[in-house]
Order: sequence, then C-alpha cells, then structure tokens
Amino acid sequence: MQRMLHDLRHALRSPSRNPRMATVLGRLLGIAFLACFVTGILSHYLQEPLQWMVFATRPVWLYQISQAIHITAGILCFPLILGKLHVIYPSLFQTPPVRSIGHFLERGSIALLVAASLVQITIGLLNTYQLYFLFPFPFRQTHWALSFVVMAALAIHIGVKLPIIARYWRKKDSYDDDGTVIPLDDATDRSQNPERPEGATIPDLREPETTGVTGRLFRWIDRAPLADVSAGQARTSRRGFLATIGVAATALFVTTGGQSFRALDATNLFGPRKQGVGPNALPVNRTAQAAGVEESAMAPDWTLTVSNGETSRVFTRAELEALPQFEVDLPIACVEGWSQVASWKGPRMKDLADAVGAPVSAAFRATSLEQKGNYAVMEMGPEYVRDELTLVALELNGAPLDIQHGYPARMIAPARPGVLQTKWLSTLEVIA
Ligand code: HEM
Ligand SMILES: Nc1nc2c(c(=O)[nH]1)N[C@H]1C(S)=C(S)[C@@H](COP(=O)(O)O)O[C@H]1N2
Ligand SMILES: [Mo]
Repeated sequence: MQRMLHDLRHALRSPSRNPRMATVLGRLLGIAFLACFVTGILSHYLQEPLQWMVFATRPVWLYQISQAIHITAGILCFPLILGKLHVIYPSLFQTPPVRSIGHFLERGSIALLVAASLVQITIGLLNTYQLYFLFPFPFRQTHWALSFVVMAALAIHIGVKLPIIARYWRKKDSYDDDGTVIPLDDATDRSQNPERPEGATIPDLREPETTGVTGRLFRWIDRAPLADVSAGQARTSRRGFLATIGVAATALFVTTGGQSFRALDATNLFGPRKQGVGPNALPVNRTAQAAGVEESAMAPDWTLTVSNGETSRVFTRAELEALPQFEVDLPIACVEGWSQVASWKGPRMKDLADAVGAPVSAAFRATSLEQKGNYAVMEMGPEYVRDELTLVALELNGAPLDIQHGYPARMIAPARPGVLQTKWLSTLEVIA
C-alpha cells in the first residue's frame, strides 16, 4: 500500500510540468485559437454581412477551406488544452487567491480563459454533430460572444506571461547542458548557464501555495522528491508526454478530418459525414421531410417566381431547363464543418436577373418552399448574383436533383457557407 502510494505520487509528479512545456503547448494553442477566431469571424460575416461588405467569390473553395481549418484546429484544441491543464494545474490552486491588482488580473483572466475555452470547444464540437439540444442556449450567439471573451482573456494572459514566454521561447535557452529544464526561480541564476543574458529578471513565480483538500493533495504530490528521476529519465518522460499529445492529435485528425478533407475519407470514423454517401452521391443536410416540403416540392404546378419590383416572371421547371444550361463544380461547405465538391447544372442566376431587368448592382432575396426557420429566406449580394458560377441548379452529379437536395431547383454559389445554398426554391426577388 505504502509502495503503491509512493509510486502513484511519483507518477503524478510529472517532469512535464514546467514552464518550457507550458510555453510549447501555449504556442500551439495560441495558433489554434487564432485560426478558429479568424475563420469564425469570416463565417459570421458571410452569414450576417454588414451593409458595406463585399465578399470574394474566388477561390470557390474559400469558405470550404476556412471552415475545414476552423473545425480541424478546433478539434485539435482538445488534446492541447487537456495537456496544458495537466502542465499548469498546480498553479490553479493558489493562496491567497488574490494578492494584488496585477495578480487579480492574472488569476481572473486565466479563470475566464479556462472556463470560456472549455465551453467554447465543447459546444463547437457538439454543433458539428447537430447535438444542439444538449445545451439550453442558442449556439451561434453564445459561440460568437464567447469567442471575444476567449480572445480577450487570451490577450491578457499572454501579456501577463510575456516574460516567461520570452524566457522559454527557444529550446536552447530552456535546458541546462545535462537536459534539465531550468526551473522558473532559477532563471536568473547565471552560474547555471553562463550564456544567459545579464539582467534577464523573471518575476518570482515559484511553485504557488495551494489550498483546500485538492490543493493539499496536489501539494503533497508536488512536494514528492524528484531525486530518483535522472535528467535523462525526465527527458524521456517529457518526450513521452509530448508524444502522447501528438498521437492523440494525429489520431483525432485522421479519424475526423475526412469530413472536410477528401484524402482522409477512408479513415473517417467519427466525422459526422462521409464523402459520396447520399442521394446524387452527396450527403443531405436537412431532409425534405424535416423541412416539411415533401408535397410542395413534388407539386406538378411548381413554379419559380423571379421579380424586380413590378416586373415579374414565372418559370416552370421545363422553362428553366429550356434556358442556356451551364455545368460547374462547386462545393457544399456546411458551417458544421463537413464539405464535398459536386457537379451542378442549370441556368445562371445572372441570366434570371437579366430576365427581369435587374440592375447589375442588385442584391436578391431567395425564399424556399420551406416555410419556417432560418433556412426559409436567404439574401445574396450582387457579387454572387453576377458570378457566372452561381446557378439555379436543376441537376446534380449528372442526374436530376433529388428532392433531398432541393428539387425542383436550388441555389448554388461559389465560396458561400452551405446554409446559404437554399434548397426547394420558390421565389427570387430584387431587394436593392
Ligand atoms: C477558441 C476556439 C474557438 C473560437 C475562437 C471560435 C470562434 C467562432 C466564431 C467567431 C464563429 C462564428 C459564429 C457566428 O457565426 O456568429 C464560429 C463558428 C463555428 N464554430 Fe467555432 N470557435 C472555436 C472553437 C470551435 C470548435 C472547437 C468547434 C468544433 C469542433 C467549433 C465549431 C464551430 C462551428 C460548427 C461554427 C459554425 C456555426 C454556425 O455558423 O452555425 N468552433 N466559431
Ligand atoms: N430550404 C433549405 N435549404 C437548405 C437547408 C435547409 O435546411 N433548408 N440546409 C442548408 C444547409 S445547412 C446545407 S449545408 C446545404 C446542404 O445541402 P444538401 O443537403 O443538398 O447537401 O443546404 C442548405 N440549404
Ligand atoms: Mo449546413
């Protein structure tokens, strides 16, 4: 029993828990968070543009790659955050909890950063599996607001830790000759490393005091002597720790990346969508049944109404088929992260706009046969309306559009989120 406790104590007293490791993981997390933030901002404004915004329509896979990066970097945050928490957890239990204004800012920003990040990545992941019902608040608004909380807390955190980050940024400055990590409170001791620049003072951040039952437990573990761990063993242990995170990250990427990267489709075990699976060899987001359009979409008297103020034209499906037809390869890139390129055929949106004499600067509103919800109405700026790749699609992958993909007609435009590729079109009207 004594021996087991002793071993456990040593197993938990990880040599990985040092400022160099915190810096290494922090850097990776910083990159992942920034990638999520930038791609998230793009995703937000594509869906809710400000008045003056005009978007690029090339490359056609702009949103596809953006959202692929968002979801991939987001998923990789899980092993990175868990690793980082493992490295720094003793410093989460300090006493007294607040020592000064600076200290309060530091503690507060870390508490906020940890809490907000964990909520952010958890609801993000649940969203990709459409498990919204597991949390009682609206996803997009919460995820949007939290992204600013996370980034602000991260900025403060980096600011506060800048001396340590700078100190442990480079590998060669972080270890002694025998491979021992230079501990924080030794960082100014030049006798250990004569190459260290003069006067590089590091704030006093020795092993913090811990409090409470868990605190005492952690302290007990932390005070376990490391004497029987040689520098070489510690190095092996550190490498093992990094390797564990690396393997977890790679495994997650390989088993989920296929939803957004075609090359990884064969190993896609956990991603919510598979390439080529579904009617017309394309996955379906919302079914006709769920959208309540099974009857209206199959109605023989279906027409598409295109209007510009008083001018209005009504097209049957046969009349749409009689217009000049174009074939384009464009991705469906869902905001939830999965995407797939498909081949679409139908008349150009700009030809329909011309048919009602819409000015070149005109934006359009599209409505679906679907009556309720966020998908019933979609707006489209002139950069998409006038793009020659924007089609009212009637065919998909060489066959008539399946009802699940928007029969009789659906919108497909380059570089837009899937949620704006409205299915089961009913009307197109000029709005500006
Ligand atoms: C620090 C990490 C993250 C930040 C800063 C971040 C930020 C954002 C932002 C700003 C948006 C746009 C929200 C809007 O349209 O209003 C967004 C959307 C989204 N994020 Fe994240 N995100 C993070 C992590 C994640 C993770 C880990 C996942 C999933 C694995 C995820 C999944 C999504 C999804 C699916 C959307 C699209 C939501 C929609 O438009 O319906 N995010 N993210
Ligand atoms: N009317 C309508 N159009 C819609 C949707 C919907 O639910 N209703 N889903 C959108 C979303 S979120 C995506 S990703 C794409 C998916 O297209 P697909 O189901 O043909 O693959 O359709 C979009 N168009
Ligand atoms: Mo979607």
